[in-house]
Amino acid sequence: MAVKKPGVIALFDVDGTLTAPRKEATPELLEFIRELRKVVTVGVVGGSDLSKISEQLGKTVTTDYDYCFSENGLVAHKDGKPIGIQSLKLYLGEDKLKELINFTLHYIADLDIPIKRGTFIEFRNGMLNVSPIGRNCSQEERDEFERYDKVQNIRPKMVAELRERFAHLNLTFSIGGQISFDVFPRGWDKTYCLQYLEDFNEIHFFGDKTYEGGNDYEIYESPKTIGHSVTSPDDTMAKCKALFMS
Ligand code: M1P
Repeated sequence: MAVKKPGVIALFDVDGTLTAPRKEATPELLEFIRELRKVVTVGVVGGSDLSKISEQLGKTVTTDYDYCFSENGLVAHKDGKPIGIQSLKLYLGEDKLKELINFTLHYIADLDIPIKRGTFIEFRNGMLNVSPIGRNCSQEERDEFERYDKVQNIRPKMVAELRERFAHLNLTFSIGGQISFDVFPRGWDKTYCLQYLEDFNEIHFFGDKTYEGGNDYEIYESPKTIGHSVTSPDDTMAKCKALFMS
């Protein structure tokens, strides 16, 4: 029987790393994680909230991985048990939060884009997720918005304006997915989860958006991790096999 390497953890981003963006993991990937977990501690860190990560990686995600960090680790589980939760509401206070939400909704109301749906702001524990088209668009509408945004820069322009307007709040605006961006206090990016991993002397992080401005950049560049840039779930599996299973 394989012996688990002590002090080593393989930590994975979700979208683009373990799954196609916002899609479910394949049976092959799930089996691969089960095998990997026999030789090394495994963790997952996603920008999405726990319900979305569960849709993608399975309802038992908090026990299928030794560590499960949703909302960048602002919500943290170890061995299926909650070990930490951060609150944007407590951090900002109701007045600043309301100012930010009101401005954002006004901005979206004035935005002329081909279609709009519902849920323009999703209020999470440690962050806001803002979507100009609205989160409950269909998959086809989501893909279409992503293409439109690449040409029209709807999200980058909106983020630039919010960044300037709310500079005093010390917030990060992070475009990690297809139709939205995340808003959270500076430092509450994916490096936030590393505080739970101080007992590990080798933290291997795998992510696809490791370039500057991508939502894996800070943790990939952190001196506390060994960063691996991947291009797809297949690439993640190949790189992991070479590192841990050969
Ligand atoms: O994991 C990356 C992002 O995934 C979703 O983005 P979108 O819906 O825009 O594709 C969101 O859950 C977002 O919070 C997250 O960062």
